[in-house]
Amino acid sequence: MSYEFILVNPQIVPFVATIQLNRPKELNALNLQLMGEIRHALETFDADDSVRAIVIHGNERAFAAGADIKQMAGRTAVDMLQIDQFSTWDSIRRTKKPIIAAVSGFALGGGCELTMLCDMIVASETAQFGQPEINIGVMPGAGGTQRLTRAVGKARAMEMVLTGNFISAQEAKEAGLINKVVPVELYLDEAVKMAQKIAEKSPIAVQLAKESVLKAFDTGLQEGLYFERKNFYMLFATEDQKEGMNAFIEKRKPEFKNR
Ligand code: DAK
Repeated sequence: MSYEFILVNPQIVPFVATIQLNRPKELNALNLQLMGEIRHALETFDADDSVRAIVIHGNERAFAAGADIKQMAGRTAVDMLQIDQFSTWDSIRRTKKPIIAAVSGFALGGGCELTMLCDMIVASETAQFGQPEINIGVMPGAGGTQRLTRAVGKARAMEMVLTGNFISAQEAKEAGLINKVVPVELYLDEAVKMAQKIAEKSPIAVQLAKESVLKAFDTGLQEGLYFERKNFYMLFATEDQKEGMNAFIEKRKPEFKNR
């Protein structure tokens, strides 16, 4: 399938795919088609054995400045309900393979929410994160009030959501929202390097580990611990577990097969 608003590279390095948001004039504002294209690309990569980790990025000026306000402005509540954008966002959230957001410039509103749907965030020093929906008479609608609050705590989340203030990459790092801040010329390389490191592991172990960490957001501690335990036991049914442990004992590099 060819895309209009994203550029995909199924193999920027072995086992790592990239998706670039590509509406630069509109600061990568997330219209419905663009979101649908991200969903399609992620579903394709999720089903492709030659991809083990995915990096989503924009350009130096913007990761994404939010949902497309021009597309949303005239919509009614009933329109919003019937369009059901959540099926797309939920599908992105269900991606089994790890996703790293490489962020430079603006990550605002839905753009910030999209980074939080990813599993890790690498940012350039110029990145700014914000939930400025309050400035246009609405509020975050794709998880911003929940995921941001869990990541940065109530005080900072309230400030960002109620005042619309942005935070810098450095502040986001200190608050625990993102993993790394690097000079602008390195943000994509650094995210790809992180993806490459994950891609060297057993894909099946990565999948179950990701699923288990995400479970911590959806459930209480005890239920989460049982879930983790089940996935942990399950990995002992894989060839990759035998290979990983035997390789350690035999002092060689493991060759994982996703089996
Ligand atoms: N939508 C549409 N166009 C946008 C845009 C956006 N979010 N952000 C920027 N643009 C466009 C501008 O209109 C301008 O277009 P032209 O005028 O040149 O045609 C171009 O990008 C460059 O922007 P500026 O001229 O404004 O550039 P500046 O450097 O002066 O300012 C800025 C950059 C990022 C501070 C500013 O553009 C800005 O404040 N943008 C809006 C940020 C914002 O409010 N974002 C939140 C949008 S609401 C949902 C899922 C998600 C959402 C809702 C529901 N469901 C699943 C149901 C999310 C909602 C949102 O994100």
